[in-house]
Amino acid sequence: MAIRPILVIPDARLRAVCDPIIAVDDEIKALAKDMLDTMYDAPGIGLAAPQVGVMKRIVVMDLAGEDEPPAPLVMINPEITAFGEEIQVTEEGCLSIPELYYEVERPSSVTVKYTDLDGQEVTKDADGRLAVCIQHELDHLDGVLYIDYLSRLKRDRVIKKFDKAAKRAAG
Ligand code: K2U
Ligand code: ZN
Repeated sequence: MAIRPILVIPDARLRAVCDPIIAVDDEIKALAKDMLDTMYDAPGIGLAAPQVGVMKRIVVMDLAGEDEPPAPLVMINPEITAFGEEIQVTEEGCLSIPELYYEVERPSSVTVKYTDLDGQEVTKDADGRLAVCIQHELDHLDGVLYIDYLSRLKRDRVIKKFDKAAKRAAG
């Protein structure tokens, strides 16, 4: 059980493009476990490796309800191979942009291809909240944050708020 610190904007690592994973080895399996521990502790329903400072293409999520058994998903080198035509508007938050929630428009369904922890290639169709979470987490692997889909005014206001907080913390 290892809970890792979650990076908060304006940390530059949250804007980097992450590297593909070459082998699903013990290091990656331990990282996935730490990411799930960190996500459950936050609590959140998804987490991407750059949010804990690891610039690798791996995300975790668990959308099981509170009264359901955990249903962890680990996606290594995930790619969205198809987007549905319909759009859904949902409220999003981000563990790296704490305590703010805004409505975001995204395709309501996706097809995602990834490698699982057993090294097997998986193709999965998703809709609803899972589709939102997949898009949100995969954006993190390319340095894209959900605030980038807001109006420039709203996004700049969020960035300014966290820049100010970071300057105050630096003293
Ligand atoms: O990547 C993250 O920061 C984790 C997010 C993922 C997420 C955000 C919005 C919608 C779906 C997934 C966290 O789980 S943030 C906490 C949260 C949980 C439920 C709904 C909204 C935000
Ligand atoms: Zn996020």
